[in-house]
Amino acid sequence: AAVDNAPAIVVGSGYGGAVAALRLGQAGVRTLMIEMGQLWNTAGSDGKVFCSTAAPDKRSMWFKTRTEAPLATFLWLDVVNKDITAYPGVLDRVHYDNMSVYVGRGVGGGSLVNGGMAVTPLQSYFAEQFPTVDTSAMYDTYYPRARAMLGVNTVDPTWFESTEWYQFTRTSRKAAANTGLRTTFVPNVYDFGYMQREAAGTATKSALAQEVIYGNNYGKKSLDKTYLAAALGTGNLTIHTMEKVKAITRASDGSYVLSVDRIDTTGAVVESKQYSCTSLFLGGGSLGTTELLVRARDTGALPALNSSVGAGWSTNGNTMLGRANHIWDTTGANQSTMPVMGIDDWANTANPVFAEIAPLPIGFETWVSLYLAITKNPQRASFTYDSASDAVKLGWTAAQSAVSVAMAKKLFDRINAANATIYRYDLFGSSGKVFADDFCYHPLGGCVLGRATDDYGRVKGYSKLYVTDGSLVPGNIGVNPFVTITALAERTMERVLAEDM
Ligand code: FAE
Repeated sequence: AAVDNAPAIVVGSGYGGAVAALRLGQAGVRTLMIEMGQLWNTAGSDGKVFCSTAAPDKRSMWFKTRTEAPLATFLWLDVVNKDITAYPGVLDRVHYDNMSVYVGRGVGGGSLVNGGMAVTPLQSYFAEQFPTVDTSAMYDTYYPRARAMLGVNTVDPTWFESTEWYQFTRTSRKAAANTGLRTTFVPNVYDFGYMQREAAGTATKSALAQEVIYGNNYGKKSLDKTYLAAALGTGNLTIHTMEKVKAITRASDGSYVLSVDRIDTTGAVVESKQYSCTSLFLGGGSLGTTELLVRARDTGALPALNSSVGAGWSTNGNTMLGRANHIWDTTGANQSTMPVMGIDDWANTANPVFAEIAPLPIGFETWVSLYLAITKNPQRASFTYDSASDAVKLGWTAAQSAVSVAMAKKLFDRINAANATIYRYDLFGSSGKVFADDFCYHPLGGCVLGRATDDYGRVKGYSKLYVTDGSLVPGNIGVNPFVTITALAERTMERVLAEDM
């Protein structure tokens, strides 16, 4: 097959990939980006690009025949999930033993499906997790740069206090206050000015129309509207979609050779091709990048990759749960899909937890307070290559999830005791499960900064090979991760462009 050459290739179009593409393009480097998902810019027969969580169709999920929403049931009924046609939809749920991981698929990666919460971690915790990184440079330069480019903004507190759309948040805040717990507003990349116009009836509803995990048609500043639009504007970036990188090798002249399958909307491989490049930037996310490098090392394609490749992975301590409120503590039939507040008990060194107050936007009163808890779970797992099945496996155990659950339970037992409330037993399957311990939204690690790579994401053992995504973060960052991933990528690209290109 013919080999296409590019000075630089970026694999994946999420946060790490998008930052790399913009900064390469601005430096005048002709760059090819390879993304396995679709470019989400074409409306379907309903006039919308994305479907809502209320009426999922084939656009919702990546080659599934039934949706796999995080809430499996409501009142124990399987009313949440729907049969769909297999199609390259925008949200994937990747199943490993004991853990499944939600990821975005498409130009923009996770930014297309996430809750938009744009949180900067405590500087002291960042320093704990990244002991070799100059924290003042991160907090003075790279975090502000990332937030500005991502379009981070905050909800107007006056509107927040009065709108029906955040009644669910105020009810959860009251329960936290009754427990003596601190709550804090969290910034977001959803345009709150747009959201207020939605509420006023002067703009088409998106966050206020149950759109989030299967994409937002309006209002959200996903990467295709920020970093990637700017990157395309340099004139130096080409994006190939529906192309999946299968394997990476190195030619004798030091260039990298990528084997790529192009698929159609049925998933059939319509072309297998090779690309070569001088500099290779991996932005496939914690799963995508780590799988590529573990496979490359263990099949002998890139044998000098070290033993830290594949290691240091965790879920950011994610645990989801629901509480049942008293009948007088309503959460509202109308709920915005964009969370704006968290319960911050991270300073409690005996049991650090940061819990997002999550919406349950299903259009009727449920009395449910839903949370995504981020716990300081110290457990880590590794990816390994299984030659028999030619698959990369994750060694996460149920006991490791139980550590996150125990931490979340400690906090929410306090909240229930202080409010005389109980958990909801009907949300995560027929078995009456209270804590969702088998999925996560925040996969982190696998190619940890300073271990699998140097302190700037340069992969150890090879030159001109870089990691720019969430696989650099050592399993936990204490808050929602994309601002940190973006800021680290900004730091890497500044250094690499100054020294290596
Ligand atoms: P990511 O955004 O996953 O991008 C990787 C891209 O590479 C994807 O587009 C893949 O399709 C593509 N790719 C992977 N492998 C290949 C391959 N072999 N060939 C070609 N393409 C490939 O990576 N984080 C927050 O900070 N705040 C939130 O509110 C939040 N909510 C979330 C809600 C949901 C439902 C989910 C799923 C995640 C959420 N996250 C949130 C997590 C956040 O989206 C995630 O940390 C980042 O997207 C990770 O960025 P990366 O650049 O590492």
